[in-house]
Amino acid sequence: MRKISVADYLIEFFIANGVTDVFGYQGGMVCHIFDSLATYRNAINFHCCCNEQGAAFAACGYAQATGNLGVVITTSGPGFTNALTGIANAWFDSVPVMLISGQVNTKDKRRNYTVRQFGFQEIQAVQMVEPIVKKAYDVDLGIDYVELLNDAYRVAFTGRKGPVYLDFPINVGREFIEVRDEILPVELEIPISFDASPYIDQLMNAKKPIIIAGGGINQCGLREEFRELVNLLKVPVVPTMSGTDLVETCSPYHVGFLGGTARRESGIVLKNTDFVLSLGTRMCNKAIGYNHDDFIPKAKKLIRVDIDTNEFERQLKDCEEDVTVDLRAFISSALIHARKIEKKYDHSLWVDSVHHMQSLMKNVDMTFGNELVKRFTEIMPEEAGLTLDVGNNLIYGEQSAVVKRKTRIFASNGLGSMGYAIPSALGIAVTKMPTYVISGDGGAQMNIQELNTVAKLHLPVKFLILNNHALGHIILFQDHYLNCRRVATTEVGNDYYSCDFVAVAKAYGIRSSRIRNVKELDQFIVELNDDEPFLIEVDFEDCSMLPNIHGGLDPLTNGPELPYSLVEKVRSIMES
Ligand SMILES: Cc1ncc(C[n+]2csc(CCOP(=O)(O)OP(=O)(O)O)c2C)c(N)n1
Ligand SMILES: [Mg+2]
Repeated sequence: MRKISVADYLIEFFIANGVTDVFGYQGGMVCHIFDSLATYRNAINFHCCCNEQGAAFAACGYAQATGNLGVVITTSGPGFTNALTGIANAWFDSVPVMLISGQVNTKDKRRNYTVRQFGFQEIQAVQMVEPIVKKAYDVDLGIDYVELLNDAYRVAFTGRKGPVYLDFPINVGREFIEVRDEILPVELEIPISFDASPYIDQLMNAKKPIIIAGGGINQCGLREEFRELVNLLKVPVVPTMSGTDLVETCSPYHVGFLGGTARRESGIVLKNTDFVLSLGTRMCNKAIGYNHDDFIPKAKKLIRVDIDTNEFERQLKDCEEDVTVDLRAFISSALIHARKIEKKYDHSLWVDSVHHMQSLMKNVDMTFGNELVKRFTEIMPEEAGLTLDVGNNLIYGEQSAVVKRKTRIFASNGLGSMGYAIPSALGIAVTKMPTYVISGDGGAQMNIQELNTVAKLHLPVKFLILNNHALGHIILFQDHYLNCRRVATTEVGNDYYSCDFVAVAKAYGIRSSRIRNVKELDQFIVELNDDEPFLIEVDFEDCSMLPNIHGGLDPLTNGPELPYSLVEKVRSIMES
């Protein structure tokens, strides 16, 4: 045994649990923790972002890319409040992140008094964060700090993953405690085994089965296993937005993501399937539509598999059967069974119909944004992380990004927060994964300061900023509901301001160029693959997001009108 400070123990705890990088911002209330980070800098990297929101998103990106714990360290008061958006993002997208924010000395804490503040920069952090974390810890003096951290780690990773919060008074970090010579990693429970075979048999006995694949598969690190399962079952996969990278674009079972912002192909498949197995998705109304009668209208059965039983409070269909189980147990059992029954079923007619339909639809609804994303992602290497922001740029990305074998796509799916793409990329890039960013001009400006962090760390992140000089996605709402009146969305009324991203990048020391058409991307194949950061600003007239059909509506008869012959042909293929 030996005696070390709690601040030192905290860092040794991270190292023991495989955390290689932490993110944060200095402050009086956390300077002891930063001092400890410096002590251990040979074993763990720390990255000082330019704003705590950026640090929290970076921790999300790091945790999403590695499966490790994402760590954010901020000071009390404003440091804590700045980080909240990133924590909300981790909550909705089930990302294991630990936020540690400093707090005033335990003897200066407000505790049960009703005054606004006792100490300077004191804030009621625990109460504020509680609804968006799995557990918030009001850390006090004299407690068992080893058990505290072990418990926080277990909570972040057990069941449906998510963020935890530690309110960490300055004097706690200075406490000395006795710890083992070697800090052991936290042991996590192995899921109890489960028999998935009855569910797989039901799926395979259907004529037109599909799998709806959600982000849970990514969060459980089951990408490879899931692909193997799909290749054995040989049925089409319709992912949610959080699962768009699960199946390669070239796979015979690939169908684009579902929802109100999706392309039509997934909607056509949903209208015709007779059996759905959904894995690790909450299937929000944005994805499946607000009138659930319109969702999978011909399905005789919907099996929903989720670890979070609370999700089933929201019943979607009369034909639904809910299965509360850890996806790791479900998929490993499903794989064993699928290997046994591989030759027993044949859905090739159904798979061929989906293919035929996709080939007929492939050039429909392609905008400039779609073409641009397609080419950009073709240029990306086989293994790469792509972060998307929010707005039309997200939709072009989700609809048209080419998914290669090792492409990962990250977005702020549940929270939908602009400003996610740049800082989360920073958290991914520190893991050495080649990292690419697609953002709109509005979202890029929300955390533009993190370009500075990327430049200072020499991270080879490649940025594609879609500058339509507008909050393009909100224009769609104005067109639909507000008689096309532009308020605070375009530069014309002088109440929204884009900027010169090429100049901003240069100011931070990042190489940059401006292009105006898709072909020009090809001039930068070298810069898009080398080991320095690079930013491309695409200056273009705002273009639409197509087909923009509300979830659940018939994709063949809504949205921009399709040629009659095409509609008839697709119908006859899919209904046969
Ligand atoms: C933090 C935050 N503020 C506001 C919004 C609402 N919102 C959603 S999309 C959007 C416009 C995004 O504009 P831009 O980043 O330029 O992307 P574009 O739609 O033009 O591609 C806005 C304001 C949001 N999602 N997040
Ligand atoms: Mg824009």
